[in-house]
Amino acid sequence: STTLLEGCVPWPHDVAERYRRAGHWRGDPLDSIVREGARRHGERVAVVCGARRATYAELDARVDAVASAMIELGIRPLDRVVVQLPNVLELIETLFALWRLGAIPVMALSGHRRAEIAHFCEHTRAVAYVCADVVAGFDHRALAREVKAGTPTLRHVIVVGDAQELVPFASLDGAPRTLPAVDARQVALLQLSGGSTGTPKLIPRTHDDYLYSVRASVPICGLDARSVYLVALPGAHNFPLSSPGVLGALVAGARVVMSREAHPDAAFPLLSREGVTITALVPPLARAWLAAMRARGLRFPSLEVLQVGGAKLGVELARDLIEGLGCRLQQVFGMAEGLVCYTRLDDPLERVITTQGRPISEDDEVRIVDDEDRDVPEGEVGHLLARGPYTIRGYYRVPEHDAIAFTRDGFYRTGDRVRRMPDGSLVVEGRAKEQINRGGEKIAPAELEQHLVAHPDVREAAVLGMHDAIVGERICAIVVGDRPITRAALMAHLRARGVATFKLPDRVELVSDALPRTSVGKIDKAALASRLAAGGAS
Ligand code: J2J
Repeated sequence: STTLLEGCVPWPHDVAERYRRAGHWRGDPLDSIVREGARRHGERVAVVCGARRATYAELDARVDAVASAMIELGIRPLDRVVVQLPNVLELIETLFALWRLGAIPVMALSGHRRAEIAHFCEHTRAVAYVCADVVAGFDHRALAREVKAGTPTLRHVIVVGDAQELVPFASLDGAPRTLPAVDARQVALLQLSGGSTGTPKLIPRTHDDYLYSVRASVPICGLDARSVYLVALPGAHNFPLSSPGVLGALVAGARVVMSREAHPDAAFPLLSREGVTITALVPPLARAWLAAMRARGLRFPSLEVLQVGGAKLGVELARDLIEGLGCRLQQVFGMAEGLVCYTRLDDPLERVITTQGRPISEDDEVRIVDDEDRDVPEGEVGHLLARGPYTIRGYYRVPEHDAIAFTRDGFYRTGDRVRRMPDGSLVVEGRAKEQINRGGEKIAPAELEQHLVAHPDVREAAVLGMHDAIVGERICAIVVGDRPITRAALMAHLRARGVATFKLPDRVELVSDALPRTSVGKIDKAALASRLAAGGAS
């Protein structure tokens, strides 16, 4: 048997055996996707990135070359490597190269800044950081130098583009060498949790479990070798990577088209030029696409399926999308911890519009419970618990948090409040976890509050989500100062601390009175929320 990466919780032995016997876990490492693709249809185009086109055979050869060069650098099996790249071919090359040599990518997002990147590097004791030179005006090399200076384990910074004194990604062109055998039972990647606590949690996904979720998603999403999948959302995110995403498209022998931005101006030309058949969006982007299509009088006849997920899709918008896009809609309710639900392509229209779908697998176990973990009567709203062949049993290196986030018998507490329809479809009704979902981007209030109270003039701070018609929720910070303080100073403070761009508050309320407290002394966020809704915090 395999010893999992230190700090990761394995499935119980008998459960793992059951998943193997059922054929879910087949023992193939993730890089076999590209190896197989090259063997079966090497001359087909696998990835389109700007003017570049890589066939499956070319991609496979590049993955070998990059993996070999990484080994020459000293990157070893099970080493952690923080990867922060925009949607470019090099993202795909990097991930597959790391998988091929048995190393473990940590999936950072473009908006992450020093606070998060330093945390990922320290917490995982990463040996390398792979980034691009400058993205949206931000110089990742400067960030890399700072993080490297503070993280003794971090030996290599690999840069796509102008690397200055760092290692150019383009130089990773090693002579073929014998690669280590990779055990598919081992951890393959560390995904990010949306989080609800002070520090972001990392999610260990194994080759076996991740590949199962991808393979099983392919037919559910109608992918085949004719499909063209557009990556518009950030490609490292679990949804566009694995549901079925980039990996699913490559499993199907389809073509992956990378779009640097999800905005219509970047994505629309690719939709027509490449004949895109399927893509994935979050609800606010789907709304923006629909509006832009209408305004510009555009249609995309090649588009067959639009997947929408990451945050609740309203019934109105769902109807509008089906009508306006002229393609099928698929709702996707998933989480990087595992469980993914899809509406099926042949579901009745009403189900597609009003539900968030049902789980991928017949071996996904879903419970809907009350505050005491007792099953609620069928059809009623409760807390969603999930367990199954691709849902983790614990986060990476935080046993004290696992005790809260999982039941004793291994169900993951999703923090979502749902209801089950008679046909098994789930409807997301809300959430119990302390998290803001800003159009699919997840923000943990506690994390932002810690950054705010670190300012010497801040006495206390509360962060909450404010309802918003477009993005669902906006981030609002309510701050009590010890001395007069300005919004600009607070925003500058957050930037200076290196907080991710997508976590910066949309609104800052400065108040002079102490924040309301509950009877147990916690900040009363419900009271604050109603004050905000009534027009002000004080
Ligand atoms: C309501 N809430 C949703 C939906 C996610 C596929 C799709 C999405 C994610 C994802 C993913 C929702 N309606 N359709 O990983 O593989 C909220 C829930 C959930 C949390 C997970 C995938 N789809 N959510 O969004 O890890 O609250 O994964 O628990 O980023 O997003 O967030 P994340």
